[in-house]
Amino acid sequence: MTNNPFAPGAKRPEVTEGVFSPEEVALANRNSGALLETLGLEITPTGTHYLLNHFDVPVLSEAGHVLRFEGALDAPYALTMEEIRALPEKTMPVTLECAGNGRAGVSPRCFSMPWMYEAVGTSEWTGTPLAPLLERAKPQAGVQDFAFLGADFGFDKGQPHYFGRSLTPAQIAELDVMLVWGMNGQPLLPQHGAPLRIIVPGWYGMASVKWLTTIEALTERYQGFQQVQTYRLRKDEDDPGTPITTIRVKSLMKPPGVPDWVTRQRWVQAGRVTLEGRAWSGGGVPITRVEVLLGDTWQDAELTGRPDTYAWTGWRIDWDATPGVYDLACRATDANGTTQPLEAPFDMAGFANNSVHRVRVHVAEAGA
Ligand SMILES: Nc1nc2c(c(=O)[nH]1)N[C@H]1C(S)=C(S)[C@@H](COP(=O)(O)O)O[C@H]1N2
Ligand SMILES: [Mo]
Repeated sequence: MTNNPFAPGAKRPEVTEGVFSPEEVALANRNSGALLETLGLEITPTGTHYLLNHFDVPVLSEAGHVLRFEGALDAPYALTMEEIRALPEKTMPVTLECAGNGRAGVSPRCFSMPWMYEAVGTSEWTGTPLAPLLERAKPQAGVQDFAFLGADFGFDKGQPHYFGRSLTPAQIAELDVMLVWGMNGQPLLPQHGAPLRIIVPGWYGMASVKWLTTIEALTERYQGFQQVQTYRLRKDEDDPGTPITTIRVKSLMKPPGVPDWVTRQRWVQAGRVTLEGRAWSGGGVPITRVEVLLGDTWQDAELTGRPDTYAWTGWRIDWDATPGVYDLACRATDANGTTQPLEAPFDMAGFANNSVHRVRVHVAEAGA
C-alpha cells in the first residue's frame, strides 16, 4: 500500500479479480475461518470458530473490567464482572456468520478480508439477557439508539474509532440480545471478546460487539464508523445502501472423502457416500429444505434438526457415487420461501454473498 492509510478519507486499494495481495493474505492469516470438516457437528469446537477482528485484540483483565451504562439514562450504573456473572444465567446456541463471508467469490472483489466459505460457526453462548439491564438504567423518553462500544481502537478509511455498533430500542425489544461471558462452557477467549461481549442472534456478526466496555443511550441515532460507513449493502459508489441486519439463507457441505493437500479438492471411492452439512437463515427463521446437486439433478436432503431457534440445521443425503469428477453443490430454502442464489449477488464490499457452496469431488473406482 503506497497511500497513507491514516489520512482522513483514505481509500481502500482497488481490487478487480484474481490474485490476492500480500495484505489480504496477512488479514486471512490473522482472521482464521472454520474448518469445514467440523460441519458434521451441531456445535463448532471453540478453537475452530471463525475470527474477525478489525484491529488488535485488546488484552483485558477480568478483574479490572467494568461495564458502564451511560448517556440519556435516569439511572446510569456500572457492573463489575463479578456482578455480571451473578445475574440470571442463560446458555443459547447461536450461529454467527460474518457479513463478509463469501467476499472472495464476488466479482469485482473489494480489498478486505478475503473470506471464501468459512466465516461461520455455532457456539453455545453463556450470559444473561440484555434487555432487563437496559430497563434497570431507566432510559429517558427521547432515547433513539443504544451504542455498544468495544475496547479495540484503530483506523479505517482514515477514521480513528473504537469498534462500536448500535441497536434501537425497538430492535432491543425484538431481538434476544445477550450479554455473554462464556463460550461452549469455557470463559470467552481473548480473541472472541473476553471478558464480555454481546451476541445479537440472527444478525450478521458485526452486531455482536466484543470487548464490551460501555453501553451509551443516545437521543439521536448513533453515527459510529462501523454503523454508518460500512456494513451497508451497496450496488455502486453513489448508492447510499441499506444497513446489513439479518443473515441470509445459506448452507455448507462437509467436504466428503479426503483432500489433496494444496487444492483441497476431494477424493472418494465409488459407492455409497453420505453427504452432510449445515444450513441456516437469519432472524430465527427455520430452514425448510436443502437440495444437493448430484451430477445434473438437485435432490432433497433430509433435515436432521437444529439445537435451537438461532442455530443452524443439519442435513444429510446418500449419494451413489460413480467414477468421474463432480462439482457438488447444496442450496437451502427457509420458511420465508427464500432460496440461495446459484451466482454471487454483487455488493460493493462483497457483503452477504449467500450463493451456493460448490465442492469438487473426484470419484475413483472402488478399490482404487
Ligand atoms: N469490538 C469488536 N467487536 C467485534 C468485531 C471487532 O472487530 N471488534 N468484529 C465483529 C465482526 S465483523 C464479526 S463477524 C464478529 C466475529 O466474532 P468472532 O471473532 O467471535 O467469531 O465479531 C464482531 N464484533
Ligand atoms: Mo464480520
